[in-house]
Amino acid sequence: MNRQIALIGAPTDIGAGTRGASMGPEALRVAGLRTALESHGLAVEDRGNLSGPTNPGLPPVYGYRHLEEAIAWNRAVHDAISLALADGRLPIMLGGDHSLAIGSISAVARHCRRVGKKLRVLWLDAHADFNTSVITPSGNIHGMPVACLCGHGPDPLTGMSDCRPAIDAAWVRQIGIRSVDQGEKRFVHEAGLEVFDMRFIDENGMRHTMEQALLGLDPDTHLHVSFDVDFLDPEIAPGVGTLVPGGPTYREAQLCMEMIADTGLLASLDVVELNPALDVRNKTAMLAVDLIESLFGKSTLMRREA
Ligand SMILES: [Mn+2]
Repeated sequence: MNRQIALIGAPTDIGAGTRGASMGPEALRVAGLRTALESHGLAVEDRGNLSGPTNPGLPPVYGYRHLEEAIAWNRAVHDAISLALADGRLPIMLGGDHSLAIGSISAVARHCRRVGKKLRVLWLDAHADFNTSVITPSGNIHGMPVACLCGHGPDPLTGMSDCRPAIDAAWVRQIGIRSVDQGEKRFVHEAGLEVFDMRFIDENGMRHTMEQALLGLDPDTHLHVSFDVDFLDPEIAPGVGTLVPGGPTYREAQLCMEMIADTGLLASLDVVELNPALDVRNKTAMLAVDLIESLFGKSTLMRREA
């Protein structure tokens, strides 16, 4: 695994319905993200925060809230992630709301095409984020990034990388899903997204779930993790804007992260939707840092080489 990290903050909540995710990057820094990564021998360069338009707080227009602002922020994220990858670094995008994954994963997909790698996207989330302007109940673009990446959305978002669609739905594995809107349900089904919802995890356990989600990886795979903090059960992670009960427990989340780390293929990461305005003494940020450490190889014991 690439041990040269670039932290890129994207402090905005233009894609969300609830305000506050714009404070996510700073909360993760305050929770000690950099030091935690460095303690595992990683070289961390904090590239600071990107800037972009403020949140105008307007209602949806033709099914999108804040489309112009979302385009501006995603362009900034796309360019910063592209630059970090070109510099040979493993980028960690600190959101910000989940709409920013359009920019980050578009950049990752472009990078993979350039260097001839396969891409696998692990989408850890309570939500499928597969809405379009027609089926969305809210117009919030943070409910649309997977659809946009798969080519369903407004041209400036679907064509952010050099290729439209940016990714194939077959490259995505969604884990922890437990809230899908009515029209979105049908669309997820039609697109053939591979979704490991909470029922699947309940019935099969996290170990089997992750074995399935990680099936078919090889040394030529670039593994991208898009970690929406609302993936976690609200009991342990209250600091998010869209709480959905019944998510993975602390141990299940740790196992998920550790099994990803074991592949040695993690090559880029989004950490999104952390909302410090709703958190309790920054505990969700500290939990996120703890889980990110596991994603980068923290384990209780020395592991035998496989
Ligand atoms: Mn999400």
